[in-house]
Amino acid sequence: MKPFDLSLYLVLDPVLCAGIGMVGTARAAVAGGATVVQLRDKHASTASMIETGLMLKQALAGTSARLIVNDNVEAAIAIAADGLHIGQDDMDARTARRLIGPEMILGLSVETEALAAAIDPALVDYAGIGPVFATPTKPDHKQPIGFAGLARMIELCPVPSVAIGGLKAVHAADALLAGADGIAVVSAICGTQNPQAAAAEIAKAIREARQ
Ligand code: TZP
Ligand code: MG
Repeated sequence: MKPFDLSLYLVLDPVLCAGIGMVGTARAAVAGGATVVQLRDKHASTASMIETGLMLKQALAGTSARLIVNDNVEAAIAIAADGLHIGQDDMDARTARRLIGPEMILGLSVETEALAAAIDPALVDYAGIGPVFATPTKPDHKQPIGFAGLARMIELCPVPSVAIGGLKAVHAADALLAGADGIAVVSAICGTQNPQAAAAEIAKAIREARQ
């Protein structure tokens, strides 16, 4: 599997990105320091996921940012994305790993200590842990865990992790202190006036927290 840097993980949202689009947002965010871009569009057809994914791949070519596809294994494979991200309501990690092969990155969302502890590091490369805070971006999110809950889950989690849910630049230090390898954001970048500046502000907070 390719090495990857979870520091600043952008999850795209087609509605929030409507202004400059998901591709424009991703390009700007990576210029600002995003290290991972996840294509997440719950309502898109596979054909449309593939179309957008191929444009994203082109936009990220020549950067070190990784492209991850949410949920849609067929699209992830067709795009030859760097990875696939699945949630607890999607196919199980073993099936996903079997379909994508050994090389592609596989991420899994976990919302409880039991789920974090149950991750098989032979199948899963990183975990998305949260939501740290309640967030309108994902109306059906599970119970927020806070930074104390995040720290407990990371303690039990056998793979690298990103924290997610209501996170802004100001939360970077607390997320890293809890043990996260990076932070995942949607609204802190998507739909902001200047996604490049927004990403740069978060990337700077992460660098400062690591010093
Ligand atoms: N999974 C858990 S919370 C969330 C996802 C996709 C949304 C996070 O969005 P935001 O805008 O960064 O709070
Ligand atoms: Mg899912």
